[in-house]
Amino acid sequence: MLHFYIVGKNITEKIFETHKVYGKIKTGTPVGLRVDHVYTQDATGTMAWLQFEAIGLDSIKVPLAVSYVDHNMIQSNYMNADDHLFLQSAAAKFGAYFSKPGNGISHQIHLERFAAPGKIALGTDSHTPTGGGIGMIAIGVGGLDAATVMAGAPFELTMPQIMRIKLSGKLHIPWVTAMDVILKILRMLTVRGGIGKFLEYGGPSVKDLSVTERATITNMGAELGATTSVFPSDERTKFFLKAQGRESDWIELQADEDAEYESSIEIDLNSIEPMIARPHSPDNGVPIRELAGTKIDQVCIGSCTNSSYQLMKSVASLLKGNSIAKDVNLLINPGSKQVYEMLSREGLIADMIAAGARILECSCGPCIGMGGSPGTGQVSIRSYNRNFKGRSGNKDAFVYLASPISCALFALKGEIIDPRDSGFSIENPDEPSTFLINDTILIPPVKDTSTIKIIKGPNIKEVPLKEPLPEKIESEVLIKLDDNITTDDIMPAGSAILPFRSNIPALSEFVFSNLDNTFSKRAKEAKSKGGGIIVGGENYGQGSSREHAAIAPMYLGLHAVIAKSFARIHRSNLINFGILPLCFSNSEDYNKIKKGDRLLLKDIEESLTGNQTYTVYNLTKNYSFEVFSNLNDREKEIILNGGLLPHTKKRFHVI
Ligand code: MIC
Ligand code: SF4
Repeated sequence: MLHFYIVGKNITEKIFETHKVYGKIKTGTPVGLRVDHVYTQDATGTMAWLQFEAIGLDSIKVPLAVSYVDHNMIQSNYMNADDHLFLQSAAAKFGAYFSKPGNGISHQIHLERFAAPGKIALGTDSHTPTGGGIGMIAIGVGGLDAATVMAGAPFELTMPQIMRIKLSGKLHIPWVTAMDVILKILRMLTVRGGIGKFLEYGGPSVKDLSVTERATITNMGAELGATTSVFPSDERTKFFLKAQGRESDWIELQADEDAEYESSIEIDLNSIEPMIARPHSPDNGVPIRELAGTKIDQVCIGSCTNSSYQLMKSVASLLKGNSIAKDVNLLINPGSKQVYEMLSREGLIADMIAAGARILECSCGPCIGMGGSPGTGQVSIRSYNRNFKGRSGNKDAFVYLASPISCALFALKGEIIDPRDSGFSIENPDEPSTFLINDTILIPPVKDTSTIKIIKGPNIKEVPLKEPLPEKIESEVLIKLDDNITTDDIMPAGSAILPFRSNIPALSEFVFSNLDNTFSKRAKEAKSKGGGIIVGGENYGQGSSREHAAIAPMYLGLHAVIAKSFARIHRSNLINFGILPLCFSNSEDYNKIKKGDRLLLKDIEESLTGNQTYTVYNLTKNYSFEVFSNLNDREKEIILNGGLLPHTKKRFHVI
């Protein structure tokens, strides 16, 4: 007799089943998915929309696209303003919503106004998984991936492993928050712990977390290297959506009792203390008590990680009637206009100002060095998600990460203190049953787009393309790097560099400028002599989704990166721009290579279409070693076509 076992499904499998276009929902194999939402932000969006334009279609082919402006907000000359106008005109032309500057940070607004359980969203920003807090599969991608999906292509993903994170026990509120939970998970799993994984949260304590608390956790899942993180959709989700006037977007979504996972861990919330991540990595966390007494110079509260109305209200209640310490600067950037307007109408911004806070507009701000950079040697504590060296705009500063509540207490005391010993009282507000909905600067798409012209200022340059893959690469090792190199290291941001995001020739001058300011000059010299190769360690390209970290090196003549391993989004971006991501077959070979060595790779196409192993000859040291690529069929085609843009144009017959 035959027995049929029907295995229960996890949340990811349930969502993927309703979105699958091709492939199998099987770990390690490619699966093509239909996408419901695509969103862009300005710093990555200009490239994404230029690329969409280059594909040559009249309008987007996804149900919803939104173009947000939140990063490049300081308008110290014409460049950022011109970019905003380009984005607004492109959104109007191609049928996307446009969220004007001042409306807030993409992830926070998307959660408030669009995100819905059971949907799939892509965003051109690594913190897109914020939407996982509402039960949506939300994934960060490069601009060109977003453009091709907006053009109607399915999104292809190598099916990740699913890891369950069971939450049990009770948080010690008010001093321990969702930020402390994710800082603790980061300390346990490290910045590589989520690589190749979806993290699915579950367990009895999920119901104790609001949607925005869940979103803090899924937001920082990006720092674990996870492809995304997702929570179930339950009564708390329904409550949030109803309060946002969107109850009809709610569906219940839970993993089945007998769902299967590749791995699982349990976090006892009861055991979590107030946490702080030390410089220069989000996984460098310790309980705050271990650093008590450390003097501080700057505190920043807000960002897409920790900007909810409830958190900001708690911060205001701490600041009310008190003054910040005389040697501390406190900067607050609420995440969205909704939050900002609600706080203002209730007089809570006044409490913050009275205490001495500098209130910034609702945008990314200091998180990406767009203003608010700390001084030399200064200690800055931020309720943000990344503290990579130099990201604040000053590589000689020391940036720590902690919850908004801890941050507010540090600002009042002028030093790090364990919140439990602070003696302050704090309001722990209920989740609002109604949010203030005022979408005045969220511009919907229009029907008749025939008269709309796309407006491009002088700083907006065409997207450069790579020549097709050569048969042989004979190139110089331009730089040799350690493990966990971030895309902030490769392509720094900050207020001086970010305005060149739409101008690759100008931007390319800054590649690796915080690590080696001769890089760009040397790369250009090497370009005429066969181009360059980068050698990296583990997790090369972690962090931001900025495809500029691939396009600008490509523009400088880069052919390949040889590393011990790659971070997901950066690996895709390299492929999308025709750069070969190669891994050492034997990681010991990493130790033998030196900067300046000349390397030779022959018969590339044959290796690529064959078993994907390549012999590399070190011509300087006279030995050879083996590297491999692990491209799937689609990725091979992209590389052979010279990148995703020519590949997509072919697909849509628009060449
Ligand atoms: C970041 O937090 O690093 C950014 C800035 O939002 C980036 C996007 C970018 O570089 O424009 C990200 O997270 O992808
Ligand atoms: Fe903006 Fe910072 Fe969030 Fe990135 S992490 S989207 S820079 S607030």
